[in-house]
Order: sequence, then C-alpha cells, then structure tokens
Amino acid sequence: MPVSRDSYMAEKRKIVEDALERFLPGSEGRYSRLTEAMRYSVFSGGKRLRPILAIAAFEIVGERGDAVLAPACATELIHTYSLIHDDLPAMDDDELRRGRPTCHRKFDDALAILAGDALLTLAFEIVAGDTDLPPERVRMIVKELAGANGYDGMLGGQAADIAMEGELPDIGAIEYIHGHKTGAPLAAAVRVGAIAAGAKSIDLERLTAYGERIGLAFQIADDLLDETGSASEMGKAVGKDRDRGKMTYPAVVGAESAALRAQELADDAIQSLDAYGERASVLTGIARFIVNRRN
Ligand code: GRG
Repeated sequence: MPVSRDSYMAEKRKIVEDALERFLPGSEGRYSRLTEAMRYSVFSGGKRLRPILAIAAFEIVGERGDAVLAPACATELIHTYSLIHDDLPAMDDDELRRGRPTCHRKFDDALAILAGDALLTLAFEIVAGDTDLPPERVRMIVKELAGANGYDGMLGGQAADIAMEGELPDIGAIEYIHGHKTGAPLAAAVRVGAIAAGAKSIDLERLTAYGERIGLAFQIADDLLDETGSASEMGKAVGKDRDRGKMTYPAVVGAESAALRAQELADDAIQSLDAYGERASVLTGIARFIVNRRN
C-alpha cells in the first residue's frame, strides 16, 4: 500500500528535528549568544521540506537508515542561514518569520549575520565529518551544496532578484531568478539524498528533473501566497513583493496563469518519476503539497 504523504512527512520531520538537535551546539560557553541565535532560528517550526526531500530521494533509490541525515540536515541549516540573512535590514528587512520575531529583531543585526554564517559553515562541517558515507559521496555532496547555494545558484538568484527590483516584467528574468534563488537549493536537496544513496546516473537524472520542476513550482506557489495568503498562516508579512516592485510570477503572467504553471510543473515533476511506479508515491505527494500548501 502506498505510504500516506502526510504521515511520511510527519515521521521524517521528527527524525530531522532529533538529528538537528544532535548536530547543533548547545547554548553554553563564551559564545552562548551566538549558539542561542543559531538554535532560535533552526528550532522555530519550519516545515523541514528540504531534508524530507533528501530522505525521500535517498529512499526511492533503495536505501534506508541514518546515513542520509547529515546531508539532509545540512540542507536545512543552509536554508535557515538564507532566511536569517534574507530578513536583515539590508535585504528584505522583515520583522516576522515563522510567526516569531526574525533573528536580527530577537538578537541584533551583527549576531544575525554571524548566526547565518555559523549555520552555513556548520552545514559543511557535519557533511565533511560524516563517517557513515563513503568519502567520494561526501565530496560530491559538498560540491553539490556549495554549487547550488553559491554564486551560480541561490546567491546569484538573490543578486539578480535585487538588481531587477522595479524593472519591467520579463519571463526570462523571472525564471532565472526563481530557478537560481529557490529552485537550485531545492533540487540540490533531492540530489544530495540520491547521491548519499549512491544513485546511478539514470536515477540522478530523473530526480534532478523532479527537483528542478518542484523548485520552480515552489517559488511560484510562494509568489501566489504572498498575494493571496494571510500573514497569520504564513507567519510573516505578505504583499511585500508587489509593494517593492519585485519581479514575481503573478506580476509577470497574472495570478491565474501562474497557478496553472505551478500545477503544470508539479505534473511534469511527477511524470519524471513514472519509472518508479508506486515507489514514487511520497515524492508525488510532496510535489502536490508544494503547490497546494497554505504556508
Ligand atoms: C540572503 C543568503 C541569502 C539568500 C537569499 C533563498 C533566499 C535567497 C532567501 C530566503 C528567503 C526566500 C524569499 C526564499 C525563497 C524560498 C522560500 C519561500 C523559502 C521559505 O521556505 P519554506 O516555505 O520555509 O520551506 P519554512 O519556514 O517552512 O522552512
């Protein structure tokens, strides 16, 4: 019987929370304010979508067990760092994240910068220190995470996003921004799970196609939620993208076409996994979750 997506996500979320607890330093010692700030942002109720995707990719390739946990948690640490820095006054200047004061509001700007940096570096430390995986897989995972989140991935997308604020709508620009800023880290989460499992190139190809499509769908859904969602459900301010003249999918093609495009991408993502039959039920369910979520 296919596993229910919701129970799978809840079970893996708990496993990820416990593993993050083991990987994160405690809040004692001389630098306790720093570790407190790191813990504050990591343990603030995120969906843990990226590590869950990594685990699901690891499992679809036929592996089970804890060897995926360090790379999976690394994706969440990098994600949390990006949220902390994105909320800073020099970026989006947000007061609320996941329904709580943002890291710099709770602590201060300097500590938020340092906490983000510390989470980014910790991500690589836990992957490199992973003795459960063969060294060649560790090397590939480090390269994957660095590439997808670096200048030609998330950071390049963010830089383009800032540079294009207030410019005329342009579908090519928006797909570049979304594909790099959000799509690349999400696709990398899927890929590191597959790499940890020693995936053959055909599996990696299928899962990459899935990851890239859900990555783009995720950001379109997020753009739509920014227009139609509520601040209480989202746990952060909404409507800011339009106010700032951000280049979003609904701003370029309209809300209706954007919603259709997100569903179409989810369908294409699911189709990339046809070869796995019922084994793909969890990843199929996650693709649907990504476009139908309320936060
Ligand atoms: C400033 C380092 C830096 C990067 C900027 C990825 C990014 C680029 C910034 C993070 C904020 C942002 C607008 C990301 C786009 C993707 C997105 C909507 C993230 C929220 O992800 P969820 O919904 O959040 O998975 P939770 O709270 O569930 O973890």
